[in-house]
Amino acid sequence: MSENETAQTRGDERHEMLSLDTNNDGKADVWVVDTDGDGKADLYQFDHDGDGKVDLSIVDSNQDGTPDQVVDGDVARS
Ligand SMILES: [Ca+2]
Ligand SMILES: [Ca+2]
Ligand SMILES: [Ca+2]
Repeated sequence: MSENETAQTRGDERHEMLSLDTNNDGKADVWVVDTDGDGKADLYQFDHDGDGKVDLSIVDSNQDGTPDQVVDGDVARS
């Protein structure tokens, strides 16, 4: 696992499979996303400070349930 500025997601789509409001402020702060439309999650995103913007992204590029890349902020779209 390495920490980079950008991460390569499997696709450039955004199918939100799940979004959670873990601190009950009415705004989602955890997202589970499928970026290539195969129905399996490959991107996990977290908003730590509750401003609605992603602070940490975890890419599971082979969809085995373990993180492959961790990046600060939202993933850069290629
Ligand atoms: Ca929240
Ligand atoms: Ca997928
Ligand atoms: Ca944030």
